[in-house]
Amino acid sequence: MRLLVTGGAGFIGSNFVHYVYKHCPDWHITVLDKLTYAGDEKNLAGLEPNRFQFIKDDICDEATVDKVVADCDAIVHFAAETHVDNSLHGPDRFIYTNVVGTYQILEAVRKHDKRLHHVSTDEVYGDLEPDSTEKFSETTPYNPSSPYSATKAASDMLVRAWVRSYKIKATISNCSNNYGPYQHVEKFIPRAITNILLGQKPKLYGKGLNIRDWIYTEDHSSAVLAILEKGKLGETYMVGANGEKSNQEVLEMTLELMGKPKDWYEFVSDRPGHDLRYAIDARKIRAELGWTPAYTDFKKGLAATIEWYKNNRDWWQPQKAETEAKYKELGR
Ligand code: NAD
Ligand code: TDX
Repeated sequence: MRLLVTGGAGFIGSNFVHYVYKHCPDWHITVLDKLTYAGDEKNLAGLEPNRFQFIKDDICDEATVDKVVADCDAIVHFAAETHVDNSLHGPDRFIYTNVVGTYQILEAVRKHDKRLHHVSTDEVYGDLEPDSTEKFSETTPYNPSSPYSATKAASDMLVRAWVRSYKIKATISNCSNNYGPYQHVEKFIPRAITNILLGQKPKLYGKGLNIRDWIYTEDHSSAVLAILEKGKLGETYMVGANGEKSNQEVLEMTLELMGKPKDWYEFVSDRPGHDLRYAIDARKIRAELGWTPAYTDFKKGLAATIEWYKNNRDWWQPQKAETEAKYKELGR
């Protein structure tokens, strides 16, 4: 198997590359990544050149995408602009990478008749009422709220149309919020951990009552590999690990694990259009593909994540000041 991974130098992509490298010893992996502010080649350290190749380029570049897709057997497409706050204050890059970039991948997949797995998010479904027991499933109607989720929804729609009209061999997964090592310090959990490590109070948007459904990123990797190997072509799979928590609960647990009083945080202004609650019904992937998450103890996963940020200051410190300067401008 010659596997192409787009966005493989980012948070989830690099975790996935290490997972496949370990679990599929006879596969060759090529990463195509533009190395935006969110990508770091260091995330892929330790991979032997006989089994791994890195190409720094843009998924919107038609000639590059055509060549790398022609040279592989299958593609897992992670590359995207991913931060909701960035999308609210500068949507153009999101349109370019998430929509046009996915279009270029689809056209190359169509031309060269390759297998594609498209990685998407639960945010395409909008949000749920905080006090309901309803969850997102594969049949929930799309209802995106932010420029980020609208562009991810657009990319999913393109994949569905290419499956229906051109019969490309593709699957889609819509996963909930990931956490774990190598996540950029702009995102909630790493931002809170690194603030605390630097002696600065972490920030809670609005009233802190918004709910996210957390999954340890290695469980996302095992789900994507299961879909790539056993998924039914043309199908969508929801991925989640029953990890619903309010932002306040997550922050209090982080503070407790790091030896701080549980109210040692600041409320800041809310994100415009802030989705209230996400929750995933993952019965289909569990029943049809036999996938189960391995990391179901959130507190344990959070403690491991805190340890990683404590031990890898060199990795996150260079990004921290610039990230916080951007937040300061937004008043968050
Ligand atoms: P990330 O922001 O950490 O990494 C994105 C990667 O894509 C970076 O390495 C970046 O350099 C690369 N990239 C961006 N634009 C590119 C372009 N034009 N050409 C080539 N490479 C480019 O993102 P992440 O959190 O790892 O998310 C990966 C995927 O998973 C995304 O598609 C995202 O929508 C999806 N997803 C993320 C989450 C989450 O909680 N983070 C949850 C569900 C789904
Ligand atoms: O400092 C903060 N304080 C805070 O309360 C930050 C950065 C965030 N928040 C809140 C906003 C959200 O309710 O925490 C929650 C999580 O925020 P993010 O980490 O920005 O994630 P979210 O907006 O939920 O989106 C994430 O999950 C789905 C990823 O960034 C997306 O790429 C993915 O598709």
